[in-house]
Amino acid sequence: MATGRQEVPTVKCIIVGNEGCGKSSFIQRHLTGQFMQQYMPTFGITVIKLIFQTTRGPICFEMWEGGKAEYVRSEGPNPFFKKVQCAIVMFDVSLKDPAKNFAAFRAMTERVSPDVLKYVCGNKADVKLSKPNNRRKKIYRCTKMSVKTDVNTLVPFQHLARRIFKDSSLQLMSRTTMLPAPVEHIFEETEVEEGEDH
Ligand SMILES: Nc1nc2c(ncn2[C@@H]2O[C@H](COP(=O)(O)OP(=O)(O)OP(=O)(O)O)[C@@H](O)[C@H]2O)c(=O)[nH]1
Ligand SMILES: [Mg+2]
Repeated sequence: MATGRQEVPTVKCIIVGNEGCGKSSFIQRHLTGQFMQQYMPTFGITVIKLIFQTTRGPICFEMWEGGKAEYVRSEGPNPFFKKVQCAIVMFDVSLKDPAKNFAAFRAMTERVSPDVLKYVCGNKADVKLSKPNNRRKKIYRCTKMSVKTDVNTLVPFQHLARRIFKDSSLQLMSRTTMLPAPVEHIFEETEVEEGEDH
């Protein structure tokens, strides 16, 4: 008997990128609105469903994140890469050595069919780089985003949804209210002279 309840279309989306580039923070930002300041590396596989309201109804992105060991291991079938519909490849634009970003990308392209939709984004665009580096500029010709300051964080999902549902006018609404990242207090050590009033 039909219940009348419509199933939310669900898309399996893997997210890959160098360790610490911000994959979990990105997912959590969309899930809770908060920015995870503390680094807690991911081990094993985590699957989190993100449901977005869109101009064509709700869409669910089932986000698969794996620790590095998940996509470098080659023996046996790997559930991480099974029935992947799209992939978000995240680079860390604040890395001193931009080449480090490519190991995860390479591992993924070896296992995922070239037909699978991919979206490359460069996270941590809020980080001020000490000196300009032309090589870096060349490598990072991709959407710059900041999970921390919530810049362009919806762009990968909107782009993928438009391609998957073949609807170039599809608009996505943020799932949650994005809260400001906690302010970092940097206390410089100052020498206090004896006898000074406080
Ligand atoms: N400045 C800045 N830091 C960020 C940003 N996104 C994430 N981070 C920080 O980067 C660190 C690592 O973030 P995670 O989200 O754990 O990185 P990950 O890619 O999931 O790491 P693994 O699970 O080890 O592969 C954390 O301390 C985050 O606070 C950003 O946009 N800007
Ligand atoms: Mg992680």
